[in-house]
Amino acid sequence: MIRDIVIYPDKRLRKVSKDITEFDEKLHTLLNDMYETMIAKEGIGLAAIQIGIEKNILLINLADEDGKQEKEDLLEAINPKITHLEGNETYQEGCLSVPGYYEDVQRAQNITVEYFDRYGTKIVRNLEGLLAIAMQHEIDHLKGHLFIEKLSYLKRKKFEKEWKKRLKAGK
Ligand code: QAP
Ligand code: CO
Repeated sequence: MIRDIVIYPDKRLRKVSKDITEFDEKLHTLLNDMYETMIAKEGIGLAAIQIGIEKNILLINLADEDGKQEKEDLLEAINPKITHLEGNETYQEGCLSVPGYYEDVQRAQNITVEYFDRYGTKIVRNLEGLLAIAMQHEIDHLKGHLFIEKLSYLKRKKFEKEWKKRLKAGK
């Protein structure tokens, strides 16, 4: 089932999500709904709070070398934790909860992340490139943070002004 995306400045996006304790059918249905929603909205990453569910779950599905977004490349992470951050990288980010807005954001270049898959198996991975960026972006959602909070003061002011204008115009 495709769910509605929670759009900025909805307060739910500031909630701190909670850990999953049961790796059951209900979790699998939620993961499937998240995937369906992410694909329908043309996203490459989605956190559960973006469909209003305060749970520590995220999805990342990047395009492969051929530019194709294949389901076999889908990364499902439950209760993810970053245990190591290294280096610095800038990437122009966007977010399904802030549609139509893209801006450069600085993050770590390489990270180590620990999480569980849908069956409760623990995974430890070193990530780099866009996967490392996406993981940091999505884990920020689980902590109640958005990429726009990482903008400079002036860029944030400009964003807020444009966003208010857009909301007034009803877009
Ligand atoms: C997070 O972002 C991310 O504005 C995922 O109109 C960001 O899927 C990962 C999207 C940067 C890696 C690098 C945004 C779709 C999707 C929009 C997304 C829009 C339609 C964003
Ligand atoms: Co996002």
